[in-house]
Amino acid sequence: TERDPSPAGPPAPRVDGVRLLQILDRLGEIGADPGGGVTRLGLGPLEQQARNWLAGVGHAAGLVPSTDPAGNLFLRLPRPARGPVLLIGSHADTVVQGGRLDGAYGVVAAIEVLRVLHATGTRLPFDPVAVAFSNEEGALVQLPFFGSRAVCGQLADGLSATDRSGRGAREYLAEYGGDPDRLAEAAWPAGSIAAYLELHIEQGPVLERAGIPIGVVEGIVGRVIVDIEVTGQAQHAGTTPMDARRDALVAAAELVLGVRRIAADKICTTATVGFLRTGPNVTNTVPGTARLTAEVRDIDPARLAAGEAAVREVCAEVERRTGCSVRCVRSSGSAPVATDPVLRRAIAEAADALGLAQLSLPSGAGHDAQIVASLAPIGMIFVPSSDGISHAPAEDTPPEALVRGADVLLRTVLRLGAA
Ligand code: HGY
Ligand code: MN
Ligand code: MN
Ligand code: MN
Repeated sequence: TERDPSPAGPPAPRVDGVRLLQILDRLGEIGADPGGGVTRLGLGPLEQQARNWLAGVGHAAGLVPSTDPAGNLFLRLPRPARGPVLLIGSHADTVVQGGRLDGAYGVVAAIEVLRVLHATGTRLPFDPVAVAFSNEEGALVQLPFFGSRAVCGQLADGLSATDRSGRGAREYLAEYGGDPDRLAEAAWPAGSIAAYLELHIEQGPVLERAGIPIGVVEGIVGRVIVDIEVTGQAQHAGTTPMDARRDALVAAAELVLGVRRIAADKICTTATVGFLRTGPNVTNTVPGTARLTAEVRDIDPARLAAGEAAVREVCAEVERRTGCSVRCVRSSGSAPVATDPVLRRAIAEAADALGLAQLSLPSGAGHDAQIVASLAPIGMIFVPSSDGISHAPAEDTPPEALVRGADVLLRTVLRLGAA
């Protein structure tokens, strides 16, 4: 059923689906979590192991791997560059007990695209480069999009990022294959990237529900993460009267519900408390401290700002009402961005040429593409997520759907090259 732009010429190349799926499976073994899913945290030893393994896979296929001081991996064709770079990729890290596809799929597909371009000797007016960005999730060192920020020169404060125990990005980079003293050298100059393409699982239910194999991403939500610290008074659980308590966990519970209400009241699209830890966290002591995160997201910058302001209001209100101190500090923020219309059209035409229906949709998840947008036009392709689940061990996409997405990525690159 395939419609080819030049029916008389040789058929356009396709990805090797078996190879793609095999490499994805092998990569999923790095950081396979005994408790389920994959835990391969950014800037840690397992991300480094994945990076080294992917570099080896690329090298064995005749590609040229290199890494930068921020822990990003690049793979190039073994021939002199022609024109500016067409960057293609995603990230190699995961959340705690995440899936094996979030990020990994886009990286493995980008490498597969380069292998096909190499094997077929395809000449393009740009230099295709595959990338595995480091620490997109920020699950260990609390600065999401670490690698793509470094490439875009947005990492001036990068070394002040820490894990939850206070260990810094500097230590992690030094230990696991980066170079904290040369971090600034990871930045690419303006104009060096012609475009960035990222293939990713949707991580939500829209495509599967619609029965459509390919998503053309219209834009990516912005996100603000606020760290909240609640201080009450740790006290004896048996002797302290109920009206004489400053229970930090009770205050935190009110914060959780208050944050949820921000989205329920439609101030912004989503509002989530995903992290909560109490101290001393024992049965017979009234909790004295609680730490939690609130993250808000929206595709509209004004609504995103309103969501962040609402989090601060909830904190102030809970402080007044409970007598606990509630401190809130923005720990990271990223702006919403639109994808590039030319790239959107190229993706849609590539899907058409392969006989695949497509749907335009926004991304509720964050992606390195939204950071790279400060440096280059961006385009994103989605494939369906089974039951819409992601950031969980149950994350999945049927194999044939993964292969289709990679073929759309390859065909998009070829179309951009022919344009
Ligand atoms: O959390 C996110 O949106 C992304 O998966 N990092
Ligand atoms: Mn993710
Ligand atoms: Mn991702
Ligand atoms: Mn006692």
